[in-house]
Amino acid sequence: MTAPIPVPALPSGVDPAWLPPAAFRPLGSRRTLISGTGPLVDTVHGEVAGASDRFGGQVLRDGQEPGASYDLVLELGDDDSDELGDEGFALVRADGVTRVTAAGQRGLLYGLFHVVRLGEAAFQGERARELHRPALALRMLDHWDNVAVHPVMGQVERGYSGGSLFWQDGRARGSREELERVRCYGRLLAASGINAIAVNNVNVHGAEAHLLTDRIGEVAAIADALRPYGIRTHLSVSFAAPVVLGGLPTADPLDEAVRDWWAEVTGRVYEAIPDFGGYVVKADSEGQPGPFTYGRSHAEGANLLAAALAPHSGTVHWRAFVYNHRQDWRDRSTDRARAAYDHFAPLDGAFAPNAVLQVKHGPMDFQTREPVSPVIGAMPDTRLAVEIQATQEYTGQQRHVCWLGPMWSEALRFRPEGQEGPSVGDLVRGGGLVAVSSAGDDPYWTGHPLAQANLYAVGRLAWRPDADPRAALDEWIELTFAPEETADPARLRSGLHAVLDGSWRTYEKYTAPLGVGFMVQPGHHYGPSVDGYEYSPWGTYHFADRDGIGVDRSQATGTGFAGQYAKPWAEVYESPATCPDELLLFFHHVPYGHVLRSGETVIQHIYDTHFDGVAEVEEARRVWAGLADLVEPARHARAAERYEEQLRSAREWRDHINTYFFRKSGVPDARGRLIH
Ligand code: GCV
Repeated sequence: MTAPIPVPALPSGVDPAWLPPAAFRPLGSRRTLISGTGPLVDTVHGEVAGASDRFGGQVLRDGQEPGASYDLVLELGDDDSDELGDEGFALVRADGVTRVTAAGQRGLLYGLFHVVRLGEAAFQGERARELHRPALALRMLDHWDNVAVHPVMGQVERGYSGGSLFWQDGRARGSREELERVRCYGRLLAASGINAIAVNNVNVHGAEAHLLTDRIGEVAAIADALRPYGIRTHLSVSFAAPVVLGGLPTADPLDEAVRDWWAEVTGRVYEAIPDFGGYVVKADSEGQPGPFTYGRSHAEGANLLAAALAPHSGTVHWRAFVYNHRQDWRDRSTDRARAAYDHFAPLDGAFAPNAVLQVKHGPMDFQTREPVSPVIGAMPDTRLAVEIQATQEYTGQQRHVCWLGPMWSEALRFRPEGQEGPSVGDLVRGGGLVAVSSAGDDPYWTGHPLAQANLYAVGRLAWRPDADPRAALDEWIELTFAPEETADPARLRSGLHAVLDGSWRTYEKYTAPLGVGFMVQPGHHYGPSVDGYEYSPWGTYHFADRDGIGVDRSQATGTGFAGQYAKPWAEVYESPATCPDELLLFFHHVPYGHVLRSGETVIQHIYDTHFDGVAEVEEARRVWAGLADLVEPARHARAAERYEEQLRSAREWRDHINTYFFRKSGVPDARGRLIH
């Protein structure tokens, strides 16, 4: 019998997040048979053995006690491999036995975590055979972690959860405790369905470039820690690596020596990490090198790396976040929102089979409200992945509660060709879902303890993009807070829903209105500054003047961006009369007196939402305070402290935005409230 892999122990003081020991009680108190062999089966065994030790159950491996009876059977079999794939599992309950069958080891691991999610319900009544398979094969987190502390961006670019889990002050974290923590992170993620991680920032600076070659051993150590939980490791690389690391005079993707260099280097990566996932590349974007330098297209660039990875079954994730960040605000014809489509749609069909084009879900940059990127509906012959941002760069930086499940779900369910056509979730089946991670070495993993819900939802929505995000939130609440073990489960559940359910809309209310975006302080992007980016070269404009506000992106009179959509959306977005209110200022420049579909004028909407948003934060803070007796004290205190900052900041947003638009427009608040 193989010795069980011990369930990793968390460093003291670290919050277990959504897999606290209590979540394993129903499983751990029963008799379980584990059948099959392999490293991930050992992981499953370790999980069940740990739970059984704690809760008095028993776990046996195949052949240990022939003829014995069990409450739970977790078995690896190859009979159903076509139906189950490597990651699927079947669940059935009959004659008092709950049975999980998987064809691949990952499937067995996901089956185990499914039983944990079900809790007691997994062991009650009968259950007809259910088939569970992930809709998306690639469910990935990108870490924007730097190896060396960057003078401006720090250890983690856009990181709000302390330092990096992987790197510290120029070196890989390598102590036993640090690697255990990486393994715990892999465990958490596997329990939500994640199966891949890119371990370094897409902005590849000097030290980070070397991870590809002489520092690949450090990446291999991280991969070793993540592998027991079925997570493959990926690396962000610099397109200029042949020059920077290889001493070649060029990185031209059509140059033979460059191709040979990548092939050789990639071979060595696979010697170090046999199950390496592949490369992530940000090219010709925000100062990163790329194929444009050599007059080559992005397909030629991506295919260079795809060719190097192909013999090893690796994948290149090529980001579509390419735009001109040297704009002049007076030039109204250049529109950053258009850029990804303009660059990439003409390349549809030109990418290699193992190249995935990774597209941000919106055309700009993870704003609180954006339409879905038109690129996703425009490239049927390209493997696409959609990129979302769990780290809350523009949504409160994990100091504000902002549950993003509904935002991501709206994007994933959006149908670029209208109701009859496929959804975004359908269109990214070939490439997957990628989220910029929000986790760091903070004791709560995500800074704000309630921000964990977003990280959990990434995996669950990647597993089923059409799932109701509320179901993911329910699961996270059950797994994290174990309400049944508290004095008042109903109050705890309803309180958590009260503070989380509508928090994205609340955040939207007190920040930038009606899809306009980017009214943040430049650089760090926290807090309001209406004109912070208005005259900057980054292409992030609202064009507010004394008469009106918004960006005309219509085909008739504007930048033409609305025409990048297929019908019906091109028509819906083209006219202010049909454009949804929440996106009005993204698509149109309108007078302050323009009457929204809601019946309110734009200016009054701005005032009302900003007052309402602050009132909603005040109420959420009150509700959270009322849960003090039901939530572990340190966790409660951490969130309570963050609510103070959220409220301060929301008031600042309200006053800044309302004052700006009152002074700009000269229109008083119809309700006579105090505006400075
Ligand atoms: C990693 C935005 C962020 C950058 C980030 C970039 C990207 O511009 O502010 O920090 O860089 O997106 O997605 O590459």
